[in-house]
Amino acid sequence: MPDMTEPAGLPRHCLPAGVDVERFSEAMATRGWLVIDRFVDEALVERMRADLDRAYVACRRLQVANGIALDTEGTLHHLVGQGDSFLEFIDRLAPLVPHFEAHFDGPFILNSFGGNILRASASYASAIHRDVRTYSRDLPLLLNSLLMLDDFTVRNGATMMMTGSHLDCPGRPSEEAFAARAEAATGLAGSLLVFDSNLWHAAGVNTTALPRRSVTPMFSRPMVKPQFDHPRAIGYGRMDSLSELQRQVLGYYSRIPATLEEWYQPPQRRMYRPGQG
Ligand SMILES: O=C(O)CCC(=O)C(=O)O
Repeated sequence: MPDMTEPAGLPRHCLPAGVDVERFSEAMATRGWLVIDRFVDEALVERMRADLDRAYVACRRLQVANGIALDTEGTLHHLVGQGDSFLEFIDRLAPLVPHFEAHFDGPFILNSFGGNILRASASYASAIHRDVRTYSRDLPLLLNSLLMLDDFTVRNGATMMMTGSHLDCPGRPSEEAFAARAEAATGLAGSLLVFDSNLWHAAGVNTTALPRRSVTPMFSRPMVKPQFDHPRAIGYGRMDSLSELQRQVLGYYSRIPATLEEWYQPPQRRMYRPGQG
């Protein structure tokens, strides 16, 4: 497996003190979530906000045209390819690669990259839900993250997390059970919420007049089918222009061959490379 911790040509970004692999793994094993304070700098957050607003126009047009406008207001999907800042965010994950690899016990890929512009009206993200359909307590299949593009406060609808529910709540909890254990994941813009996908959560209620924006990349083991074919969407031809980390995370090393020519290749040119699990 190539070293993915320092992609060539990129500044090295650091994690806040104390967010080491051990602490991360402990948080996942107990509470099921943690917030990494100011993971991304203000300059990138600013560009992501602008890209998010542009991408929403494209997503919303299709939601409305295809008859799924109800419940999807404010939501965005598959942002990689809809703005350079989203691709840049993949490279910013470098300091977290050891943490995520420890979680999955091996390499990982992007499963989906959505977003949410939360206003007073609610979307499906405001319902109590979790993002993995198959409860898999002891075999981590998916890992959620949420990058705060605005400060997340109780007043503007910070995500509500049912702490520990990834361990003892295989079925949907009642509203009361959820409320009894739900904690607001607050943080400053640029902070990254990471949580076990088996954990029940919901967007909070935004009682302010301003939008509360986020992007929500999810990760999985490479053997789990992603929700979007990122290499095909970006183009196989662009692989050489991507960093090592982007190739790995976008799934260029875990593609599905569609021809015998693609299948019969030496290990380092295979669509699904050795070591991907
Ligand atoms: O926007 C939020 O606070 C929640 C997002 C969410 O539910 C998700 O990423 O699954």
